[in-house]
Order: sequence, then structure tokens, then C-alpha cells
Amino acid sequence: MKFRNLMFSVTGILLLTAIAGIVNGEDQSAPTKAFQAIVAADSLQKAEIVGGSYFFTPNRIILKVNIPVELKIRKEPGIVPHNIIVSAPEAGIVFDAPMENEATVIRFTPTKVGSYPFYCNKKLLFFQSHREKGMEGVLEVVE
Ligand SMILES: [Cu+2]
Repeated sequence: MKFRNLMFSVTGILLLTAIAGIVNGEDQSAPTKAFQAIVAADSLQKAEIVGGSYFFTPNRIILKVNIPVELKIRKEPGIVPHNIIVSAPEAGIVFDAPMENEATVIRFTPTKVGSYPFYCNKKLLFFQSHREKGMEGVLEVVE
């Protein structure tokens, strides 16, 4: 009887571990942290992005079309280099900038509604790229 109870417990623990494993597995993609850019009095919309290993915060930025953007970028302290890249010439958004500890500013004006990915393309040797590790996000340009 005691042995049977033990077996039940062991089975229970294994089941829980399996479930936890599945939950963790689904948790791989970074949670979305969205930010609606603030349109300042000077008709600029301002947003900030912080990059780190391996994330951008926020990773979804909502911008209004045809209003100039001032995007302040910086990275968390650390020796791992990061950058931020957008290649959306159809929307007037093209940049490839290193992220420094001190904030730097990127200026552009989104000219087309749509979703445009941004990411870090750094990669160490044969390891996954930072983008693959979760360093990506989206600029969402809306009316
Ligand atoms: Cu990176």
C-alpha cells in the first residue's frame, strides 16, 4: 500500500514537471510590451527603446503616420554589443544604429501605415543571432 502511494506521488511529480516543461516551452517568445508614442506640442512624437540581452523594451511602438519621430535609444550596461535596425524604405524608415550606454536619438518620419520590424543583428560565432534570441520588435504606424 505504501509503495503504491509512493508510486502515485512519483507519477504526480513527473506529470507536474512535464506540464511545467510545456508551460516553459510556450513561454519562449518575449511578452509584448507596447508603447504609444507621445505627440509633443512641437508636433514631434517621442519614444524610447532600451535594448539588452536579449530584448527591446518596449518591443512594440505605435507611431502616427506623417508625424516626425524622435526615437531615443540606449542599451543596458554590459559588454554585449547591440544595435537596432529597421529596413522599411517604403515607409521612410531606414536605420542601422549601434545602441550605446548613453542615449542617442534617431529621427525619421513614417510615411506609410503598416507594421515594420526592428531587430538587433549581432551574433557571436556560431550562436543564435540576438534577433533569434528575442531581440526584435515592431514599429506599428497608424493613421
Ligand atoms: Cu543585440
